Amino acid sequence: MITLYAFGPLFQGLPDPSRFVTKAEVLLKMSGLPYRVDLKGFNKAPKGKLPYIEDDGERVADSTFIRWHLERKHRVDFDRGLSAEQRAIAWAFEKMAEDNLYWALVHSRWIDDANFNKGPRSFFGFVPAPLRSLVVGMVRRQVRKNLHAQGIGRHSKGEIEALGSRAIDAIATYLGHKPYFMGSEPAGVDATMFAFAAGSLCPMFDSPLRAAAERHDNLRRYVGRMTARYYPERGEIAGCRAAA
Ligand SMILES: N[C@@H](CCC(=O)N[C@@H](CS)C(=O)NCC(=O)O)C(=O)O
Repeated sequence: MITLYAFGPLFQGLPDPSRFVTKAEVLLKMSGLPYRVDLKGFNKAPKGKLPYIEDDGERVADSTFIRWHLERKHRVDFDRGLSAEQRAIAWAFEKMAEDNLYWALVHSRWIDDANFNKGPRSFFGFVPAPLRSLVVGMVRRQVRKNLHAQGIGRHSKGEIEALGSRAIDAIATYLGHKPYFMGSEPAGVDATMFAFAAGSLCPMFDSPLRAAAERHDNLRRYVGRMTARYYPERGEIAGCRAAA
């Protein structure tokens, strides 16, 4: 059986605080393969990040490589029925979310004090109290450095929010009135779009990115539809009620 290493549900019922873990879990659900979730793997993560999976002794790190592994080893075709052009569009949207919108969301959760205190601060509950503020400060400084190295951290808050909002608008515009991102049936890209849409709509965080996502009713309905299909037991995710 495949083991998915994850952080676990957090932030007012998100399946996982990490959009990449959520993406990997939705891909596993789409594949129909049996899997279990292990919340204790972060310290052994091959690339220092989650998600990774273990499949028959083989460890695969990174949500995209997990997808390729499922496609190769288990012959899952997440994009059946899509043309080469549609696959290219799906890939471009996925990477816009992962390599651009992601960093704007990291900025809003980790750098904004109010959002940080409501959310990521809870990751540090395991650190002994006398050391906690030191460790929190160190990790936040590292996140700031990562944002700077990536490039987005060199922009003003307003510029970062404008970039993130533009990505959310693009996702909502392309989704349009379709039930799923590429059409009438889910494709691989839906795992990513769902994870990022739900993460952006998470009612725990106040930010222009959430406001941008909330302006698109189709995005909220989409999160509800994906919730109904892949997390029916939850009833709602990110304030979006499971709906057909
Ligand atoms: N490209 C990776 C990104 C994974 C990633 O950034 N994971 C974050 C959580 S969202 C993480 O584990 N960060 C921990 C760290 O950087 O120390 C993927 O697609 O899986």
